[in-house]
Amino acid sequence: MAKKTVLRKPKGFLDVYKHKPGAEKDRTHYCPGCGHGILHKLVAEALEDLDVVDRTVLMSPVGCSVFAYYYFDTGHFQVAHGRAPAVATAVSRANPDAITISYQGDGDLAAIGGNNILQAANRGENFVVFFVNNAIYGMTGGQMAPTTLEGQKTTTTPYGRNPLTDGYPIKMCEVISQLYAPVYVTRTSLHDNANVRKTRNAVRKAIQNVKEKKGFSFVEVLGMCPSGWKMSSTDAQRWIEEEMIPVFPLGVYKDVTDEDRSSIDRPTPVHEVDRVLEALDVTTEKAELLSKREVEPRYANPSIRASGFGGQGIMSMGQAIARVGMKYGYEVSWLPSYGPEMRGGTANCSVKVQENKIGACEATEPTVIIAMNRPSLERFEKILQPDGTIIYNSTLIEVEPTREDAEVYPVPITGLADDLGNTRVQSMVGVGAFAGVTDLFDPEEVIKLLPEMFGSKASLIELNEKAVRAGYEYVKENF
Ligand SMILES: Cc1ncc(C[n+]2csc(CCOP(=O)(O)OP(=O)(O)O)c2C)c(N)n1
Repeated sequence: MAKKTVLRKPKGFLDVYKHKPGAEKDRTHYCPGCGHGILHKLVAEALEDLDVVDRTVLMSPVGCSVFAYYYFDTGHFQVAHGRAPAVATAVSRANPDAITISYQGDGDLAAIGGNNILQAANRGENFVVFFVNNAIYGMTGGQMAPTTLEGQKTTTTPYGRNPLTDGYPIKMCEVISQLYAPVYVTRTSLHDNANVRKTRNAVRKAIQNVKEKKGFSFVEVLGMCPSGWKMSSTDAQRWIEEEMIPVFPLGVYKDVTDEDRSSIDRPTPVHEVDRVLEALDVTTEKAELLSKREVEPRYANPSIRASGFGGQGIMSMGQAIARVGMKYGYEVSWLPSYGPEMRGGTANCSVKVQENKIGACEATEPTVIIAMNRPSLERFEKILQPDGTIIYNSTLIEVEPTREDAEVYPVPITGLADDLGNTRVQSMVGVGAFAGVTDLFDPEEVIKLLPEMFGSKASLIELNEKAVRAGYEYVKENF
């Protein structure tokens, strides 16, 4: 019987590419003939074949590959320009079994992120870098990159790159391979089928290295950019062969994957923290652990978004909830968001208090929102999970939440603080109200934390104590 060939997308890709809610596509945003699409496919195939799709975390950089997270069926971080190696370091250290991939363009990797990549390579972090060298900044319209060839015309070198004023093309494989730590450094190309096959092998080897925790692998791939180079696809392929390869020779620059480097086995982050504290002679008193309380399922493991205007103590409110959660032995996180604040706008923080390890600190779909002013309510009720909980400051918010599925607690938070003689304690009224609604912790435990949070000023502590109790009691008496 004739062998049946099934043509399908590799499992490393998502079935549909959801660029925006409602905008589902079956193709990428890349221009015809672009190298990124080919490399994406090679990576997606390798992830499937090496059976690591489910534990891969990919950094989408700033550049043409910014939307990689729409395509790969993996975990993702959208990182700041050039910072993929720093984020990849954190991911691979925090989760040593992750297959961590830093995917970067030449502007991203060799210009703004030049030092980031060198330091990560020099530390021998256990991740792979796929580095697409297309000799320009593609996404922003074709400016000169560190890898631009001598004499090459770009929008910022209209007369051609002049090494006397613009420097020479930086050859990253040559630079990285001089460092001791990297285990595998290679340069391949995508300009014809034979070289695509070689790239395929390099991609697999690099991912296999990460799987075996061998350390830092660096795969530079010369990729076509017909739009940026203002050429047809076939001319772009030819340009790589005739112009780029003589400057960026292909081949393996370093391969010490067979060397026994077990002596540089990386300690796990937990051990590192303990070692550092020991070296600094820091005594850490373990948090006093309280037995966890019976909590209604809807309030267990809350993901909270607290929000209001600057000055309402939103950050302290979130911190108090996280700190008290820690006393009960929960995993907790607190993530402030200092956006470009505007008068009357929102300042907010995300807090999670959970039984299990917390993967992402941002409460993108909170189960509880605490809204201290109207813009906060209007903004965050939109992202509240179905059947979530809204605690809102009815002193300042004269409208009602529009979410009909939510459980709603209007609490005159600012008013209760004013009754105590100081509007500024409204944040602790909010904490008390949260404790009253969820019963996640005893409000008296927050009160014990106040000296730690506000220093030893007795009058301030006393006022905040009253505030916590006022919020708590209001909820217990009225709902
Ligand atoms: C901090 C910062 N600086 C500059 C930019 C503008 N910017 C976006 S993409 C890009 C260049 C990307 O080029 P490259 O890394 O070569 O990737 P390509 O688009 O060619 O794949 C620049 C400078 C930005 N987004 N952020």
